[in-house]
Amino acid sequence: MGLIRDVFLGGVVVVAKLTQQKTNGTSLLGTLLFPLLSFFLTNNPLPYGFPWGKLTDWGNNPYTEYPTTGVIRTYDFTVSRGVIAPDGYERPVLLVNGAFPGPMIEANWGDKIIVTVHNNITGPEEGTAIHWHGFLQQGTPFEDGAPGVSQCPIAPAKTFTYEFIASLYGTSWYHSHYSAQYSSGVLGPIVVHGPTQAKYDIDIGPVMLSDWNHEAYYDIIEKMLAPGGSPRVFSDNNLINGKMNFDCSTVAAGDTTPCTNNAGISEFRFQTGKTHRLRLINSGADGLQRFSIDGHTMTVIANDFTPVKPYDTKVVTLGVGQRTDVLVKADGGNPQSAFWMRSNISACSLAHQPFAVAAIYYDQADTAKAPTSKPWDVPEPLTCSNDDLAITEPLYPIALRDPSFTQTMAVETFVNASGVALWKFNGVSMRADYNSPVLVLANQGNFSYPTEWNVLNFYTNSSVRLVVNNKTPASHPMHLHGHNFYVLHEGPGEWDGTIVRPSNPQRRDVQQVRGNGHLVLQFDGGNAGVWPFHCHIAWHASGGFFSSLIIDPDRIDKMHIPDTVQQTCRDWSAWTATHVVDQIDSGN
Ligand SMILES: *[C@@H]1O[C@H](CO)[C@@H](O)[C@H](O)[C@H]1NC(C)=O
Ligand SMILES: *[C@@H]1O[C@H](CO)[C@@H](O)[C@H](O)[C@H]1NC(C)=O
Ligand SMILES: *[C@@H]1O[C@H](CO)[C@@H](O)[C@H](O)[C@H]1NC(C)=O
Ligand SMILES: *[C@@H]1O[C@H](CO)[C@@H](O)[C@H](O)[C@H]1NC(C)=O
Ligand SMILES: *[C@@H]1O[C@H](CO)[C@@H](O)[C@H](O)[C@H]1NC(C)=O
Ligand SMILES: [Cu+2]
Repeated sequence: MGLIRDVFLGGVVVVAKLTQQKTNGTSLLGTLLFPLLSFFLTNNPLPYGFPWGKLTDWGNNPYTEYPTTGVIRTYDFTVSRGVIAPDGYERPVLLVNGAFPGPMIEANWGDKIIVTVHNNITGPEEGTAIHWHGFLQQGTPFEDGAPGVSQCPIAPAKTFTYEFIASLYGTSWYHSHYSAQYSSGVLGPIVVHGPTQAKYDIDIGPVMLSDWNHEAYYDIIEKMLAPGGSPRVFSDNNLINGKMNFDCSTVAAGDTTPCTNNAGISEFRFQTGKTHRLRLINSGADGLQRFSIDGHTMTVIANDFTPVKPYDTKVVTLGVGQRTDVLVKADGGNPQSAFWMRSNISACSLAHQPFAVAAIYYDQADTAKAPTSKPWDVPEPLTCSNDDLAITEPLYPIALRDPSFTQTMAVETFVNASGVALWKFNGVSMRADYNSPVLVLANQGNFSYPTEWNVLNFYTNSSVRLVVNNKTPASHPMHLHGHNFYVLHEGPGEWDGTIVRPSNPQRRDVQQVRGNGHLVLQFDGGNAGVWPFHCHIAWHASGGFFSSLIIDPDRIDKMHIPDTVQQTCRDWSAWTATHVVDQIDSGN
């Protein structure tokens, strides 16, 4: 593909030895062939020059006002097994349309996204279900993609079509929510174009940061949840847009898996003097990422789906599931310059090889030469938290209201009677029943469930405060589906009642809680559905760190759920009648 070139790493000259097909299948992400994004997709009507008309990111409340463009973006996804070597170490994976990362979904604010997902997983077969991270799914909680919560898994050889409105805009991703399947490759970026007061020239598109394991997810969880097993899972490498090199000499003796040094890293092109938008996404299984670009500061303009007042930083910290949009001006040198992009897995996470790099070439740089730039020296604070809440202020202000209810939820670990190390969230280690999704039962008027489903019903509360007390030394990226929560406070030990900027707290859909610390969140009621609230570390969710929150049960009961949802349950029920489902974990 003409992408073979010398790369210096750790002082050693290495040659990119694998083709893009071998490392990433049909994906072009991470290569100079990946196209720049437009500011918006143009096959929309353009009232006042934009698909979203006069709505702005600073003057309009996106939760109450969003455009209805009437435009539909359709995608056809097939999930299949495959074998690739993203970092040179060959392994079996699960891919969307043969690509790692999977195809990018792109829409304008207010468009409808329709994705038909075919389950083509064979040898062996298994279920799947895809979650559209960060989307509010107002009126469509059955499209949220959490198996055992909002739907039954899509049975092998079956198809399910997801339909939802892009009612928020910015950067996100989709991923399988079936067990820890996404960590084996079932994920991809989503870009929803919307208004932005921040000015930039070039949209580079997604920059996916993900830790990477050489073992398949099933094998990792099988060991982790074996009697006497350890809940501590180390990743083997760290990738930028699905690519990185690996030192094959570190492979365990006796491991005969094909392994190639210098598989090749991701490459980006910058225009000298221009401002570039990078859409950072932590799509990993576990690792907290610290992202930087040698010789450049970054301006943060959005955290998750929330545009924020711009602030400058040398390092952006992203927990699993989080996104940060940054602007970077190519003013670090002359047109022949090249720089390293870096993503380091934090010392808060467990990683054998935490350092990912990619190359940024200015317009006239020789892409046959590796950058020689020096890293910023920014010592890690080791709090395992996100950027200071005092500086992450939403562009559109919303004042915190008084909560109508406060729920305290402890995070704990324990060893069960079989000697298996598990997580408890609010006193329960969650285990889903794939055959009986909570939402479908609620729609039938059944609101009493087994304790191990860990369902909390908040009825018609107007605003619910969640106080998460982390009694474990590990940090956790806490994610709530269907909402942007307000982040009131985060810190060590117990909460002292302080709220950071109650006039306009940070809003987002994932927030880190530090080890032995607290996190205080609040969300407004009104979005009827059953919404998972869980740790986004794949291994922790698998080990039971998962809950589901019911909002507005009466409206769920009256909701019309499309027959495709019932059909998916009938298909799953038929398949499980003749196949034993080896549900090794919580199910999510
Ligand atoms: C389905 O999976 C098989 C086996 O992994 C693969 O050969 C085939 O190309 C896949 N079909 C589609 C449509 O992706
Ligand atoms: C990332 O890791 C490199 C070592 O590979 C180090 O030199 C650099 O300072 C680190 N960057 C940050 C922001 O921590
Ligand atoms: C302990 O947890 C494992 C994994 O979830 C489960 O298979 C096993 O049945 C549990 N043991 C008991 C006694 O509950
Ligand atoms: C509600 O669903 C649960 C789980 O399937 C079941 O155990 C219970 O019997 C059901 N309750 C009613 C009233 O149908
Ligand atoms: C708020 O949620 C709590 C906890 O489930 C419940 O007891 C209370 O009745 C709810 N309040 C309203 C107004 O729905
Ligand atoms: Cu966790």
